Amino acid sequence: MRNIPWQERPAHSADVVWRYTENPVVKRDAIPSSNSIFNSAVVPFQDGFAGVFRCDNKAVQMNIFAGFSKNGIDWDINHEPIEFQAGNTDMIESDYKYDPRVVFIEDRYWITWCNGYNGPTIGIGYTFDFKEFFQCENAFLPFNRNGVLFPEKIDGKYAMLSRPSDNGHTPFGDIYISYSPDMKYWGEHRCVMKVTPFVDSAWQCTKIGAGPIPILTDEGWLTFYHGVINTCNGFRYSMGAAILDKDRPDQVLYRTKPYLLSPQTNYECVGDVPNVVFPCAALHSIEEDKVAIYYGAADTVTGLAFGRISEIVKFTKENSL
Ligand code: BMA
Repeated sequence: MRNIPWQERPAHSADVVWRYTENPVVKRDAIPSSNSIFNSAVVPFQDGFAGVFRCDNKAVQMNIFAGFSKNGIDWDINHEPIEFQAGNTDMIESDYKYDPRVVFIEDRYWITWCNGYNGPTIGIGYTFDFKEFFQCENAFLPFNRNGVLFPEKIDGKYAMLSRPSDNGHTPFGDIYISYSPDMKYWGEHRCVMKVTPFVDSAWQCTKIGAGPIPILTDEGWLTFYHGVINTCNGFRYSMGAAILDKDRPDQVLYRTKPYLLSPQTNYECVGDVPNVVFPCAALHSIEEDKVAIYYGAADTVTGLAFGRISEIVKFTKENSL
């Protein structure tokens, strides 16, 4: 079996999620054109891993790039952005692409991202080999961000979390779920999770958005998400976890009151946008009880953090809102 990246919890730490000591794993200048590489997604692929990386260039244009790795830590990222061909539609307009997620479902790798079409909405595409890419209809009307697919159909339909938003630095935001029979038409929209009252859990009181692809555990869908507080110096992004019902994922069973990861290190607090940890992907092994979480740090570089799935589930249940 392929080994996912891993480091044991440091001896002095009691944290349920801990950082990789060699962070960041992807530096801002990993390709010649890049200003920053962050909020990126990885999956197991062939005998190693593949990924879709958000690389903003030095004109600060946002686009997504394919990358490959044997060990999940050292990445070769293509120097040219992904070029999409027509998938289930000819309408593949895009002013920009950012914050990708990737998941294997049935026979192919599906990619969702924030797609610029008269403002941000959720773009969908697929690939079989990370060489040829096909773009589908946008899932939703503008404005929307943080579209995250479930890794399997639920009750015969594709399911996606998303976060309706505005055209700017949205000062609000709750997580919804939508279903599709065919990856083209989306409906049955339901509210999953709202922001919390400031006095209950302030780190997630302004807006929240789904992060990595949900992980199926015995307790339900383990779903990492980002939560935002608006401080006197602007937004601060942290990460929490929720457990959603296996068959009815609009039902939140547990949700962390404390954060699991917040901006604390130099590379999370200093960069183009200070004080951001923004998880977009997780590699996991249920058998080995491991998860490796990839997150954007300060909108500049990509970091890696680790945890034991059973401990995160236990923590989420015992520290639930
Ligand atoms: C959000 C998105 C993310 C970014 C975050 C913090 O609105 O633009 O890509 O990481 O803000 O700047």
